[in-house]
Amino acid sequence: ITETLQGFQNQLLEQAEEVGALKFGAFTLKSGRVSPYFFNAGLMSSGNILNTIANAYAATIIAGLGFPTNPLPPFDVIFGPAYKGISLAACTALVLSATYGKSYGFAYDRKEAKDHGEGGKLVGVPVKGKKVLILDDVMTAGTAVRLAIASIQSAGGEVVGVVQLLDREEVGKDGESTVDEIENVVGGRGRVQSVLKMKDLMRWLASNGKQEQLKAMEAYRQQYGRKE
Ligand code: OMP
Repeated sequence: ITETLQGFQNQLLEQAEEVGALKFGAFTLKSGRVSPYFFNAGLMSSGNILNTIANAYAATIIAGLGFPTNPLPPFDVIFGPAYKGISLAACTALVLSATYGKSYGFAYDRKEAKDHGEGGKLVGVPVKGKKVLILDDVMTAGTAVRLAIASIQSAGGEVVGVVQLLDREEVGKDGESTVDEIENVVGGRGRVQSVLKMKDLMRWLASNGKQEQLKAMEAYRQQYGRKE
C-alpha cells in the first residue's frame, strides 16, 4: 500500500465516518458474506456531504472521459438506480453542469412499475437509443448493478459505463472479479470506474493508525477479494 489518497477521497472518508456511513464491525451483506466494514451511502444525507459526493463523482467522470486513458466513452444520460442512486445521480448531473459546463440527461428507475399516469419503470429523460452512464453506490457481487443494466436495456438504452462510489474489489458468485464481469457487459476494460476502492479505504486506515480494522480487512480481502 503505497499510493496516497486524493484530497476529495480523504474528505469523503472523513465525512463518511463522521456521520456513521462508514462502519467497522461484522456486517452480513446482500451476498451473504460477513464483512468487517460496511458503507451506507444512504446516510450521506446533508447538503455538505452531497456536495462532497457529487463533486467526487463528477471529478471521477471527468477524469474517466479524459485524455490519454479515457476509459469512459461519451454518453448522453446519467442514470441513478433506485433508491440511493437517484439523489447521487441528480446531484452529480447538477455539478457537471454548474462546475464543468457539461449538461447530461438524467434518469432513474422505480422499484415498483407504475400502471397509470405516464406508466413504466423509468423516470426522467427517455433512454431509448441513448448512451447511458450508471451511477451506483457500492458494488460487491454485482447483483444491484446488473438489475439496473437490464432495466435500461429493456427500455432501449445502451449502458456504456458505470461509476460507483465504492468498489469493494470483490469476486462474484463464480469467483471472477465483479468489476471485470460488469466491464465485459458494458463494453470492456475501464468501463467501470470508482471514486474509492477498498484499497483506498485500507490506505486511509493505515495512515490513521487503525491497525485492528486494517487486519480484519486484509483477512476479508484474502477470502473474497479479486485476485491481483
Ligand atoms: P451487490 O448487489 O452484491 O453488488 O451489492 C451491492 C449492494 O449491497 C449495494 O447496492 C448496497 O445495497 C449493499 N451494500 C452496501 O450498501 N454497502 C456495503 O458496504 C456492502 C453492500 C452489500 O450488501 O454488499
